[in-house]
Amino acid sequence: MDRSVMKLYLVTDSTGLAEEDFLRKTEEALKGGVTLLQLREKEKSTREYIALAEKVHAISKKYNVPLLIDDRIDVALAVGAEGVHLGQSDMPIDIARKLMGDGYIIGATTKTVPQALEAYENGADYLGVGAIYPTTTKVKTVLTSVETLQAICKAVPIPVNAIGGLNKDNINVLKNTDIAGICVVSAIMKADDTKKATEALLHAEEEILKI
Ligand code: TZP
Ligand code: MG
Repeated sequence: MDRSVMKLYLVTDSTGLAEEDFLRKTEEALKGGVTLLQLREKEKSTREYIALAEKVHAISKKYNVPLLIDDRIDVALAVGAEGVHLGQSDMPIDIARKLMGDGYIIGATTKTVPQALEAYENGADYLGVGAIYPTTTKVKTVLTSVETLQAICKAVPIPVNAIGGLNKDNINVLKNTDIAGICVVSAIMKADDTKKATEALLHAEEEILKI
């Protein structure tokens, strides 16, 4: 897949937000320059997940930004989203690829070189690697070193994004790595001015990471 799509990857978190505010925030982030969007919902019923995904997809399409659904191939297929993101406990990548075909983006969370090689060999289009820093977002994760992140970048030919506790003031640690971009939740979702925060992140990436 095109590496430039990975530049600024927003994973949403609707916790504590009214739907209207969540959708507005998501659109502000798209206006600010997010290049890839993942809808991540952990508490919703399937029906609620589909209903929200349809609304988010209607917005993301306006900005030509691919929408991926966290964990749920059925939801992605149901709403015609551009793909899914799968963790180590979710559906195996090769099975997801068989079910979805080649026309969808499939991303995988990996924390080690062997996991990264396995995901790549099984058909993943990109990898998310982290957490680089401790995160305040509700997620079961452990820290991944920048050294491991770079070893993963070297081990696979597909784009690799860093994730976990990243913000415009701490991404300098990623400077000499071969990542295609960063993936954030809080740095955008918890910002008061969503669009400005997104623009600032993009600017920091261009300055510090030269991507
Ligand atoms: N996977 C590893 S860390 C993380 C996920 C989904 C959450 C990242 O959120 P934040 O708020 O950018 O630290
Ligand atoms: Mg998952």
